[in-house]
Amino acid sequence: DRRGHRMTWKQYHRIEDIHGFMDYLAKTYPKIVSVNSIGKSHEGRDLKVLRISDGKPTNKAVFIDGGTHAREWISPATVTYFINQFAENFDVETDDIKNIDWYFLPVVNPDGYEYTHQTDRLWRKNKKPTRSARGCVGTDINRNFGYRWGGRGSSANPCSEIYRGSSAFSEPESKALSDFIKNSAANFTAYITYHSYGQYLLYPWGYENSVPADHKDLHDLGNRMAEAIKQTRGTSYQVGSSSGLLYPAAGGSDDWAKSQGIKYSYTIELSDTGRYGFILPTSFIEPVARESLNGLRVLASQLAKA
Ligand code: ING
Ligand code: ZN
Repeated sequence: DRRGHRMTWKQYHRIEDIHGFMDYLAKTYPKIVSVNSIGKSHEGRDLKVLRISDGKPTNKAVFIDGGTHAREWISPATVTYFINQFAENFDVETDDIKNIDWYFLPVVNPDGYEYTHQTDRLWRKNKKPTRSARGCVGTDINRNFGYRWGGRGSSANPCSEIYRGSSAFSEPESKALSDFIKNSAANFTAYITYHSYGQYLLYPWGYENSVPADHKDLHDLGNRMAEAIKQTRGTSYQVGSSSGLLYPAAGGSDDWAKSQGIKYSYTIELSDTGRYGFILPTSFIEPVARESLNGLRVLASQLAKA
């Protein structure tokens, strides 16, 4: 390709295109972009994190991931859209954006993601075999994180879609993500994990129907992000705690991030509200990503204040 990569936001892409795009940006913008593998999936695929930063020591840090659940294709598409916007336009970006060290992991679950392209479009979990006698495969990565692991809304049955795994961080993907955040020198102030679908801005706790002490801050910022999304083209998001608005679910990555002291921890359920669900047509990619970027800009402006 003349541009040096194959990514577009007119189609959903395979992991090879996503990784090729990330490597292209690191090569093209070495002063601000770097790519590192933080580990490997069960089947040996890289878990690639792209960092965008001008290196100012006063910067705060934000971690954004997508593709935890294999079938939620709009999520990696949206996260790569953010990467493209910030990397290609860094010099003309706002100070709010430039004063943050951005870390992006667009596909937390590359094995599952590839499986949804090749075999089963509605696969959710990772692809690591379990010790199930029935031969069931896969753990729900978003039930495998180690804060209040094993609680409500997760299953001990390996054949369940919400199987929590044999222990907290039993899965290479959740282990690598959490080790990276824990061991990083970066000052993470926000964590956002993109899922689909439903149009919700969710904050902890997921493990039970209670909220953190600073829930007003989380709710207020969530409302302002939702307002920015709505002003883009009218899309409505509901804001609330995941257990309160959806259902209790222990072992989620947002609960774990919050437990690590990352103040602004959100799960964002992208479009739509169920007409197409996980099988969102490609014509939605650009509008969904664009309005989501406007929501993210509100988060960046909040971090500039505090
Ligand atoms: N929804 C999330 C899930 O993992 C969720 C909802 C959010 C649960 C935050 C726990 C914590 O079930 C989807 N669509 O995956
Ligand atoms: Zn999900």
